[in-house]
Amino acid sequence: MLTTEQIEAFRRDGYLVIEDVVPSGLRDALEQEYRRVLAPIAARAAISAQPSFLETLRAVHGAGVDWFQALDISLPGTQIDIKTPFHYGPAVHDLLTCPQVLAIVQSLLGSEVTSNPIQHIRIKPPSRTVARDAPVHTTETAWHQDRAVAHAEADDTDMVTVWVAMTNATPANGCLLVQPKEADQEMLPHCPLNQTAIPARFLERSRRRPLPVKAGGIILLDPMTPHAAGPNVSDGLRWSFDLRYQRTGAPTGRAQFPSFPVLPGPAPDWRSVRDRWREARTACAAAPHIPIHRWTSTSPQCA
Ligand SMILES: O=C(O)CCC(=O)C(=O)O
Ligand SMILES: [Fe+2]
Repeated sequence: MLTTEQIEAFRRDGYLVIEDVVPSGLRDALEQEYRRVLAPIAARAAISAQPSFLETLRAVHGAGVDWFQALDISLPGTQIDIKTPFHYGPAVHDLLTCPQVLAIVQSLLGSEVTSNPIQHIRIKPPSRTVARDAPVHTTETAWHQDRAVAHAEADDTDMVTVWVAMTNATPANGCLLVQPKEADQEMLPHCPLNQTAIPARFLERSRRRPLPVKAGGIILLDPMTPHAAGPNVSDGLRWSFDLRYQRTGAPTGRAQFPSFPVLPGPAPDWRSVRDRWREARTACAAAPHIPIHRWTSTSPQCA
């Protein structure tokens, strides 16, 4: 549950930082689950398991192995084939349906809430070790509004982003940066370069602020709030998830991917959600590629 003051601050500024939301037991379960997902990837590269998931991942990353898509919840925005990996397991499902998260989401969206399929794991190794063409969820994040990375059919969908810190997020390791939402905040132009980015001239640099948060804390974002994440100039890996929730029944903005109701409960079993991601993969692999957003690099605003 959010307090009236928190709801007012979120409606005004378009973001809210809340510490201590995701219980440590659930974070431990996620770490164990991702250890299991990473184990065969490490084994194929002849890398032995390290004491923790992130240490093993550091070794896998250091060996130049491709690791991101096999860990992500969602299928990618690029061409999908029948073998494109993704990860949907019981701990991920428990995060998506975490009662502490859903109580907060309910304060903003009401009692009929759906898990939106635009949801990712993000793990950012130190930026100096990440190739320029690495998956975008492993690098610094360009300025954007989340509304802009869904299809226009969802422009009126009441939606909220829940960004979950799995490690402490700090200015040094690339915590989120926001430009607080304005009362009449409009959709800003986005240009698809290697990321979908708002050109700098449409942003107000002096208004931006970093949002550090400790592991287990969350950040709520309104879909119109411009935000980004800086490079990871620390020596550690920055780990987060970004989840999205919306009112049930409205377009998700990624109709090709599965959504499912989380409130009122009970949510479906995790296996049925995983199976729906598998079915979506089969369908996407057989069909022409569906772009994940509406922007073109040839628009005059991108010049
Ligand atoms: O964590 C990041 O780098 C960016 C996250 C983001 O854009 C989001 O949660 O919507
Ligand atoms: Fe975002």
